[in-house]
Amino acid sequence: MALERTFSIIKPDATRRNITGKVVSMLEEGGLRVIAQKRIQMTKEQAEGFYAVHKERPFFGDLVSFMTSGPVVVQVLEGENAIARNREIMGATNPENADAGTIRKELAESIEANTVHGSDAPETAKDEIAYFFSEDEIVG
Ligand code: RTP
Ligand code: MG
Repeated sequence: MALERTFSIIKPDATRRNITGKVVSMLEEGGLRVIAQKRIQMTKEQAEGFYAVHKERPFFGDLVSFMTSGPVVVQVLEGENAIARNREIMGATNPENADAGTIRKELAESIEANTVHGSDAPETAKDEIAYFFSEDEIVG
């Protein structure tokens, strides 16, 4: 099985609570390796572009406000089946529906402030990585 890359965001609810290290530990314990990472303050334009697929959804405005409400940590993760593996480690979007031991079950505050983002498919992973990182910032 070849190594795969996925894109991850540790969201503002986690930076606010100073628990980004706890999130990284759960990702690492789940078998993923952080091969690029930086802390940024997303602009409104960046968040709108990143979530453009959701722009017709009723929660779009709130989501953009939340994602720009404080710093985030953007990451590239590497591992076997990294895209699916990361989504298993994250758990369901709504923490109420997430399995025990997942990041969202253990740490998320709500369906919106749900601590992490992870790419959902190879094409989106590629696009999302390129949205935030240049190839020379990624050290696999
Ligand atoms: P993500 O994209 O962040 O990894 O999460 P996901 O695939 O599990 O969820 P998605 O459907 O792509 O939604 C993106 C993010 O929007 C927020 N959301 N709010 N208020 C709501 O009903 C609602 N639904 C989704 C969450 O922050 C979700 O992660
Ligand atoms: Mg999604």
